[in-house]
Amino acid sequence: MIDLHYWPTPNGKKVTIQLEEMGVEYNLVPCRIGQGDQFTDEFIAMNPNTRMPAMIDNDPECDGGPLSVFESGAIMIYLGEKFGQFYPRDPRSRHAINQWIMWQMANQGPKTGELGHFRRLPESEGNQSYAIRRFDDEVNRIYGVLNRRLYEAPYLAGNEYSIADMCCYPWAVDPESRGQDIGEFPHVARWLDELAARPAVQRGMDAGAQWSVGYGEMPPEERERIRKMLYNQRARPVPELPAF
Ligand SMILES: N[C@@H](CCC(=O)N[C@@H](CS)C(=O)NCC(=O)O)C(=O)O
Repeated sequence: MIDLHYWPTPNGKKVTIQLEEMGVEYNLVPCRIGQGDQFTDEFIAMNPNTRMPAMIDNDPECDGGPLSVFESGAIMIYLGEKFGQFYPRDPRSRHAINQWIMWQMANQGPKTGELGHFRRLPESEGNQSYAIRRFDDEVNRIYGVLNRRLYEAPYLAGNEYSIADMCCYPWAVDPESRGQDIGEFPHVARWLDELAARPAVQRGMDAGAQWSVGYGEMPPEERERIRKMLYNQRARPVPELPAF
């Protein structure tokens, strides 16, 4: 069984979409990032980067007991290799997929995340206009990269729907909420509509919806508590004794 330590955000939903598409049984373990579950010793043992998702495969195809993987892109590649779906073996397809996964992890996810971060900051944090403009430009550029690719080919890695599409989709949905006009990106619009109609994508996007509370619906004290815990994180000390 696959245990997925998860909270319903775009980085988690990439993996639930993939698991739903593959029809693999999995167990969702809530990682309540607003409560700090990602900072517990048990979680850090799986992911020293203190971010969800993290995955444990309790039945890996190698010796050594349960196998854990962190970073959503690495998890997707692991699952694609293990279950042999949406991740073809031929080198041309596989490297086309890998490059879009790397692109997502290094560009679309972080830049879009930072845009959201700066747009959500309260006025008391000072004027954010440069940061907002910088990341708004980057996010616009990134939608342009997707649009160009989806003009050339039906899917990101070419003619076949793959884990590359699943990886990019949750960060591309709802462009308006990211300050982008979908009219500028008709090829992205076509791809978004097609993926949105897939039942497995719908199930993956809905996974854990029962747990989430919209940031805007939280009382101001709760928002402030979460902000204090999540923003401005710095290095965490290691225990005194060496582990090896
Ligand atoms: N590159 C990582 C990013 C994961 C990430 O940023 N996760 C966020 C939620 S989307 C998180 O766990 N945040 C908790 C925190 O900031 O402390 C991945 O794709 O797995």
